[in-house]
Amino acid sequence: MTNQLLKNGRLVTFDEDIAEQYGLVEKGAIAVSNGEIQWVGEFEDIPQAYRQYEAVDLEGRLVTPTFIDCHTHLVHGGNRAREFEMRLQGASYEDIARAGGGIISTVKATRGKSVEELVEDALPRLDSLIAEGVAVVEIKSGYGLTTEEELKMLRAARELQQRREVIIKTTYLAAHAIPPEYENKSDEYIDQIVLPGMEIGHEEGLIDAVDAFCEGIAFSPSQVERVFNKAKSLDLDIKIHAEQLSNLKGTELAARYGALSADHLEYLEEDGVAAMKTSGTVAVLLPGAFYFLRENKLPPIQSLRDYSVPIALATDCNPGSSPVSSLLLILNLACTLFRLTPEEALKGITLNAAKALGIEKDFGAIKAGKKSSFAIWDAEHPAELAYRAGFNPLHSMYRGDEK
Ligand code: DI6
Ligand code: FE
Repeated sequence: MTNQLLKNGRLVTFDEDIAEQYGLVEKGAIAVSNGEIQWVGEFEDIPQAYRQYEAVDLEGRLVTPTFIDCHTHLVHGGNRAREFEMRLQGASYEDIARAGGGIISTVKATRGKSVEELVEDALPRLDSLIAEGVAVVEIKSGYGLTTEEELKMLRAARELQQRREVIIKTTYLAAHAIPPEYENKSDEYIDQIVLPGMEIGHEEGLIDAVDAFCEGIAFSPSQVERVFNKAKSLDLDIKIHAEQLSNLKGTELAARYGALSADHLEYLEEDGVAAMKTSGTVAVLLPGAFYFLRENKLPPIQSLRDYSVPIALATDCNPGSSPVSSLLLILNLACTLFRLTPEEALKGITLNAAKALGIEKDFGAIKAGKKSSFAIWDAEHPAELAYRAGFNPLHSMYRGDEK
């Protein structure tokens, strides 16, 4: 791709220097050169230098940054539809986990598959995301729970980037659950599997960030701290699953380690929000899990707003708590269940999702200097994207962002 001038679009820029809601530019134009945005503005203000660029007519359509799904467990074997039935008959998510179902049942299904089979299983979910304008997907390990099985998952995640026009960010989540062979020996699991696996995965270039599930049914804050110390020593980015089912103060711990994001956060309290503000940690909210588990404890949205903590949203696509592979549905759920505004929701899967992955230099907004990566919609107003459920108005994507 060389030099192009995209014109006649309504641009949702999320450029923080533009005062309009959504950073909206009506009758907008974007000058693009070699995958990078050169200039963005009103059509009539186009500088002379860009007027001879090859014209692309957007025909009045809405243009947003491509979407980013910043928290998924997209690579996994099997499904848990039977547990869904059990929960509908009264069993809780935690009951099922303690009875050896839950995450561990997906571990069994994942261990039985080759990299190629995991890739084949994940592709339809990935395609469903891409069909709604997604260009970047974060994928966690965490259903292998041996050194080799965790690395297998990460290899499958990396392979997905070869199969589709998408950027994959990998996260090492060996501290997701305690495997049956380490029952009542979770410290040994960390020493013998989680920490050595991180080192090997890092050496092989398989890990972009490290995550841990800090929860009563998973790992304690002091265990998570050991995982983070290792991550820091390898200079890897840090994320956490925290305050999903109870408040163990995992978020404050992660903030002390300068985490990129803390995710879930239903049970987060104000001291945790203040810690996130200090460390610049993004709050990743996962309304799909909240909905699917029929939770009723809302994350502290107003407190996050009051402290100006950036709010991102993601599918959490996983077979147990959020079998969701639609970011458009997540927009709708975030507005209906969490009462985010459509603007906050859309920013949550673009600019703030980019921040949650540490890629905001290149992605998340339509602004000079960033990659030219746009979703073009058959819609007039950006609120339409959050307002409908089960409807995909994507017209096309414009991708100049090379891997
Ligand atoms: N929290 C979640 O919601 C997912 N993982 C996590 O730590 C659930 C994963 C699963 O149930 O398979
Ligand atoms: Fe998750």
